[in-house]
Amino acid sequence: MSTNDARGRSAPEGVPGKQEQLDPLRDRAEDSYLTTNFGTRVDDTDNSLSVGERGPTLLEDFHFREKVTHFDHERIPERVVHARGAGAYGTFRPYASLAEYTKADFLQDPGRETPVFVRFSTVAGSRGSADTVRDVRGFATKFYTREGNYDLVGNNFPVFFIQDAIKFPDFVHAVKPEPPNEIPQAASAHDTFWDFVSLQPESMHVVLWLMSDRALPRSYRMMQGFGVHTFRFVNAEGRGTFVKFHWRPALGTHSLVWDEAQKIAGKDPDFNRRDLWDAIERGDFPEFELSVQLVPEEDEFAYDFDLLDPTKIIPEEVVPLRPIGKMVLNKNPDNFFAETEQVAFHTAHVVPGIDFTNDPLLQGRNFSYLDTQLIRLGGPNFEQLPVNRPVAPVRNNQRDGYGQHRIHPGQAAYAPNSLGGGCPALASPDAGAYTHHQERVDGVKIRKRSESFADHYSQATLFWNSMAGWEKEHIVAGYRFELGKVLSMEVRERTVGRLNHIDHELATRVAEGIGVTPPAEPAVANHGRSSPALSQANSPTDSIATRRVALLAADGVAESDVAALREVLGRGGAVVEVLAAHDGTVRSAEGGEVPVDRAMQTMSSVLYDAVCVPGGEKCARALAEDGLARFYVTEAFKHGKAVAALGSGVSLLEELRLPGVRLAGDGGRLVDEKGVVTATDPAAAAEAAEAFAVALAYHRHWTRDSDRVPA
Ligand code: HDD
Repeated sequence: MSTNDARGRSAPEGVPGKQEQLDPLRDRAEDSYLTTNFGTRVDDTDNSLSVGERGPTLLEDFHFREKVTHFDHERIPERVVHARGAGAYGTFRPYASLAEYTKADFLQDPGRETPVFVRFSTVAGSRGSADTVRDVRGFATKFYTREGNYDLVGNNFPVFFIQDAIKFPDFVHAVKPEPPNEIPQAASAHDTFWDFVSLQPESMHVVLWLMSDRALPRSYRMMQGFGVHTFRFVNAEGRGTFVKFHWRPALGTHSLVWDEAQKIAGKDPDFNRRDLWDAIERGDFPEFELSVQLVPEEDEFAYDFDLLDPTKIIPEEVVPLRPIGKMVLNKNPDNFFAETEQVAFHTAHVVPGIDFTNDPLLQGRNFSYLDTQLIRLGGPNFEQLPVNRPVAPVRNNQRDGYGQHRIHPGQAAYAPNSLGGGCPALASPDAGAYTHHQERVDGVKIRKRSESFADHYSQATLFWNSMAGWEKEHIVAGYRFELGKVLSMEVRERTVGRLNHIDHELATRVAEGIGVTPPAEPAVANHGRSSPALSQANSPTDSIATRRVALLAADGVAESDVAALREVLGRGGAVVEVLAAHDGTVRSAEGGEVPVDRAMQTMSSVLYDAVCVPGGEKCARALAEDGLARFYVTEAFKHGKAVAALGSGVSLLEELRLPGVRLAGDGGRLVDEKGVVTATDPAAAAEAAEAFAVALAYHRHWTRDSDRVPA
């Protein structure tokens, strides 16, 4: 069934929502018998058919053979990059019509919701690697539009490592584990990576991002996403506009610290995956705003960088972001393999109104993604897999191949044909056909990078200049850690030489940490420009929604404090968990019972955003005797997290001698310093809980003297 829409295009009527399309394909086992794959019921799946009870297994045991054969073939190749990921379904809705710039159907009407599937990922690690490694994160979105699938296959960094796709295999070989021993897993801290990037100055900008906190997102729900390339919008009149895509999370952009990230990799390798899953299960649906930077075609050469160069941003202060819509992720997949593993993104999945530019990285990607799915998903019919299927109708003369699920009746599988009534028919642009944007291109065949791609350092300097003091500290520490793992002194020295083109202070501080002689003077003068939007210090810090708070408890805990903390933090949407030495309950000072959510030893302070200690004398004494409880507090302090203690709980903090912070004295109402909130007066509990919530919303407190804390 189809009708003509206002522009006369044939728009499918009653295009199913993605979930409605998937529903009949969900295979539930309720009220069913165990069968073979050909539907025969099975009476025993534990014992193979044999000659006598102790005799050999018979070849005729078709159930055994089928079961084991299927198992033998369960694995498919993992993605060559971005192997580790987590996905979710959701919806996208534009704020207003963007018809002025693009005819893309899903960007025309604020009343129209488009289903999406998003897969977040790390890049370098294998499928089973840890989530919190230092790495770029993938942020790939499949919009199931009425005009076909549109894939925005981006990252959480706005720039890339190389300018031309032909270098991609080299880059990936360099960052992946080294060939002789497949070490290290999911880490760029090794010789081949630094050898490559130090010989490849175009990577200097993105490597600065990689050494920054951006490479350690607190959550997939708290990181930005970027389309990276300059794409092109095309409107109904055929006018093109350059466009860069930005996703911004409603919860702000927040990161872990490196020590914490490394520990989480052991305590909970699924940290980011679990966080996404749990948030959706709780109904805390992650939200991202989509913004664009629009550049008229006549301004193509208006900047001191090339719009086609994927190692460059357009600073937000130069072209402001224009918010165009919101995405909400509201459904977890039912089956990881079927959906998250088999989802196939492709930069060339575009819809009318969205087109490419001549960015050589994008052009190469448009080849690679289809190619990789053919090997990964075993043939040309991967678009028929449920998660990949468009909601728009699919009709063409492509036939057969492994895993063909469609039954194509009729004689004619070619065009032109008369025997099939000329169908499927070709569409005109007015009927919704994709037409490539017309652009005049002249040139000689040549293997040469454009001179306009040659400046590899100015924007790296821009990024460095834009960082807050603590962000610079973290970057220097990142370089020192990574280069400190590099065995080749020559590679270390060469990298410092490159850094000296970005900023002399950066090069000097890194050199001092890795046994390299600091450069005597800057290679170039720092241009002094900055872009405040690049700093995470400027990310919103006004929400505690979905932040995880550990509330330490033991017998004798002040129930009134637990209630005050729960009330205030819960009101702000935080997730509060009571942790004790054991599961079950603890007795409160008031004589009641407080349920324990988690035993302390099964968790860790690195899995929470804040730690608090309620009052109760007996409770405080017990916690002070418990090394694990003490470690929860000191480690949270070291990682810059909000810490609070109420009533007798303050004595625990006193004993821990957290450096450089004042605590509330006897009867003191409230002291709130560097994110450490204490109040000994029971009447101040609610007020202290409020102050703790503010400290938590602030995310991290960097003015602390945490270097002296041994955790
Ligand atoms: Fe890529 C996967 C993002 C450059 C080749 N890439 C992949 C994924 C993301 C990106 C998010 C995972 C998709 C998923 O979740 O299934 N890639 C990027 C970005 C790039 C980029 C933002 C630069 C702007 N990629 C890039 C180049 C090439 C590839 C230059 C090849 C020439 N990428 C691939 C691939 C992958 C892939 C080999 C592996 C698995 C897949 O495609 O489906 O084709």
